[in-house]
Amino acid sequence: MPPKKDAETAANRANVSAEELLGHYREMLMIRRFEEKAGQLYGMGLIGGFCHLYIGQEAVVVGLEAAASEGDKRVTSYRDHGHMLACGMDPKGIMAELTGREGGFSKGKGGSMHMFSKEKHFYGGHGIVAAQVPLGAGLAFADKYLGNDRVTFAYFGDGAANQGQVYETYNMAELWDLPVIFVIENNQYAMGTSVKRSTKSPSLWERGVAYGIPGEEVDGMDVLAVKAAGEKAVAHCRAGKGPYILEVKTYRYRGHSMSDPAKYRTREEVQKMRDERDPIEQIRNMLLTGKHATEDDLKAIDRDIKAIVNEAAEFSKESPEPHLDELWTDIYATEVPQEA
Ligand SMILES: Cc1ncc(C[n+]2csc(CCOP(=O)(O)OP(=O)(O)O)c2C)c(N)n1
Ligand SMILES: [Mg+2]
Repeated sequence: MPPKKDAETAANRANVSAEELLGHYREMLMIRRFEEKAGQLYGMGLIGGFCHLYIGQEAVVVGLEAAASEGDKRVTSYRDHGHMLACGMDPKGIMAELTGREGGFSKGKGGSMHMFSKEKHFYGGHGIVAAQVPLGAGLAFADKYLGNDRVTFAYFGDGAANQGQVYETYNMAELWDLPVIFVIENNQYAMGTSVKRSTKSPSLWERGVAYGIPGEEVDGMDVLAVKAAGEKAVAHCRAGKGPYILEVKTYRYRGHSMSDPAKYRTREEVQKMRDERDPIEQIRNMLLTGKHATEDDLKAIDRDIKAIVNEAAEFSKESPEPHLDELWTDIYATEVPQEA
């Protein structure tokens, strides 16, 4: 994956403040440390069921959240912890949901793939591949219907991009000019199947052209490039011009889920990506070479983040398991939501 350095990205880079770089660094590191801890808790048997880590893909969601505004919505797949952290959901509630405890975002009844936050406009966490794509268009439809200028980010993978419902959604979204950004997180693999084995089309975003939807490819290991592309997509949607597609080229370092034997790629491939393209290292180098921060400053940030993550892990162990009575709650809606 060659680094993309177009004029827009270069301009964005020249103007970027130390404060902004530090913010991206912190948020990406928070996701990485949280996921490392989740991996440990899984290994200790404290997390059951499925657990899909986001390590390596941090710049995608951090860059796009930097382009979003209050009230914008997001919906994604089962690889969802990073999206929740980046939109401001409490790490304690996320970790406690992973361990199936009462203090979790779904009271311990949803687990890794099924968490929601009305307050942060996070609509899940979906285990059925591509199911969140039409849901994302539905969220955008609601905003258009209500006449506000909110935008929805509907995230899905390269594997999901081969699902038929994605294209039915593209057609309706463009026909109705829905304010939805389709974010294809192309991490090059769908479980053990590489993109090269699943499709002959060289680009996934270009499939939108058939429906009249514009889009572009973005270097997903470069948080500033992602943010710049996100701002362009958001402006398009807010101007009432309909949907936009971002194919964000990224890479996951860990297995598909915690139970992946990882026989479909070499260790060298993963190591090369870590050594040459890591999104956190790139920002770290910019901070150090630009003299925006010292090694000690960055160590202090890491310590702070580790403390927050450890606190979340402690909470997720101490919070009790849900009471048996909870088996019968949260099944049917008791009230019909009136607002967006
Ligand atoms: C409809 C459906 N088919 C198959 C599966 C099994 N499955 C779970 S994840 C996955 C791969 C999806 O890959 P991708 O969309 O690239 O997302 P990534 O895991 O890389 O984030 C598959 C086939 C499923 N959950 N739902
Ligand atoms: Mg994938």
